[in-house]
Amino acid sequence: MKFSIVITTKDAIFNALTFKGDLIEGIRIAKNLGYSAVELAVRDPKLVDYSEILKVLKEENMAISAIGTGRAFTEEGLSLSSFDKKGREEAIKRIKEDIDLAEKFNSFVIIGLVRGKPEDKEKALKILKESIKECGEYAQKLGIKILIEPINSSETTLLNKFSETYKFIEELGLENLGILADTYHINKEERSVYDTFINYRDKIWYVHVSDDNRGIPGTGNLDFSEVFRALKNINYNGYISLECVSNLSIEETGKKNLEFLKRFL
Ligand code: LER
Ligand code: MN
Repeated sequence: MKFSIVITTKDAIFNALTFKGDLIEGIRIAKNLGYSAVELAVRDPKLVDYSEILKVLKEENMAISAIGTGRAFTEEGLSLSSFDKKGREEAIKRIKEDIDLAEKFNSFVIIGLVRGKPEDKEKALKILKESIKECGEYAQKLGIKILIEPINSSETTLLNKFSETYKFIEELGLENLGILADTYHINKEERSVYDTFINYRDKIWYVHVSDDNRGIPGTGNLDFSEVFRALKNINYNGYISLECVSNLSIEETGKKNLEFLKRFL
């Protein structure tokens, strides 16, 4: 298992992005804390100076685990399930640009909140499927994998459960589509954290961690011994990326997380 931490720029609004500040500084801090990667939450990937980041990744022997895309929805309202054709095309274009950025870093691309939050769920799911098909095929040509994240029903109306998400991926039939398992959302939507990891093991390619209060693991009531019992059983060797709300500094937050999680290894 490899540890990662979500970082983004200062102007971001969504509050579960672990570190908001200078990206280069974020990479260096994460490295010093013992992480092997950072997950970049970007609004517009065209604004990211990837050559500077690539240089620092090499110097620090660090990786970009994934490109998070939710800010395009939370800050600009771009949605892959938009009923408005132009809006939907704009969202697809943005995700393709995220895929281009991911190619520079050889990282995953996450489809989380950018799926939108439409009321007409049935119609929206069909549109979403078409959008993800287009993005998935584009990514496949570049050798990039896309992660679809089941998100709890207070944040979105689409793909809340693992069963639904798994079926959605199967129907699309694209081999570069997998699942991002976020402990916070699993705790809200699924009966058993352990069974969720076991049942969907073949598609779980990435993990987000936070506690049931969305804080640092260990600050709430989520049973992380069950999470790690499952991860060990499925021989998970991917990233465990910290996506939490914290009032502490990134140094204290990142340190507390690793100290707590490493107890279960
Ligand atoms: C949203 O709650 C979340 O977990 C993010 O990873 C989605 O972009
Ligand atoms: Mn998440």
